[in-house]
Amino acid sequence: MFFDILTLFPEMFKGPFSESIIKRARKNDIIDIKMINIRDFAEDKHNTADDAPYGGGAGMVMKAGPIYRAWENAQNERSQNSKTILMSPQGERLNQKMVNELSREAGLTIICGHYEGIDERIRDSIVDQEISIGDYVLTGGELPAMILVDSISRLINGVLGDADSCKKDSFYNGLLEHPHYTRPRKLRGLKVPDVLLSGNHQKIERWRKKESLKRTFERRKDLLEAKKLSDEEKELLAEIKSELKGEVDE
Ligand code: 9D3
Repeated sequence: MFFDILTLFPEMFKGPFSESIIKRARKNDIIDIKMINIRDFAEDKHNTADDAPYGGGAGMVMKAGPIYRAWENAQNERSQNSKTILMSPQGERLNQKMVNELSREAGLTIICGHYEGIDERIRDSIVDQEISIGDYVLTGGELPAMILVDSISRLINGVLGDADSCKKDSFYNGLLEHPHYTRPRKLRGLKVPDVLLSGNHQKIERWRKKESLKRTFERRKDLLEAKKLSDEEKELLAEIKSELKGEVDE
């Protein structure tokens, strides 16, 4: 899969895209990420990419011309079509379902706004989808674009190593994760739950599923309500509820 990222600040992407899993996936040519500097497509001698808003007011607006030319150039350099995404506070809020759907595209062209906004005609002419990462105000679309690329990339075949790849289609899908422990067995008076050292894999699986359900029940009732529970899960949840009421003593 390829990602063409149109931005005024391509340097911002260097760190996150040059480490760990994304670094390896790029090196292995599983994903192809290109940062394109919108300023390179300005046409005046000062390489102006923004301007004051028509109608007046504070702040600057990103000019349509440089973005449009950068986009056209990016499209021409790829043999496959891509979907054009604008990172924007007014977009649809990103969630895992959108990430899953976008991971089936051949490529994405991602436009990052900075400053107050971009000339509306970019939306009208080339943007297919507008995405926000949540209801808080950032300084630009660059960090959201990194989050989008990261979340999609880990779903592409070959990006996660064998050890990580089971985390894609987790057994605990739709639930929060159970607690994890590693050595030592005792730390500052805190012990690892005995069941994890028992060697009884059936019991361990049941314990993990129960902890996963408990955590989701306590922290994210919304996730639990959205999930269709199996008979085993219903049984575990009933246990959890009665334990939390203090009706069962361990
Ligand atoms: C006062 C109006 N502001 C909208 C809330 C203007 C404005 C602020 C910050 C316009 C753009 C930005 C920069 N943010 C993004 O480009 C952005 C963003 C975000 O701020 N939060 C969550 N998701 C995203 S995606 C792009």
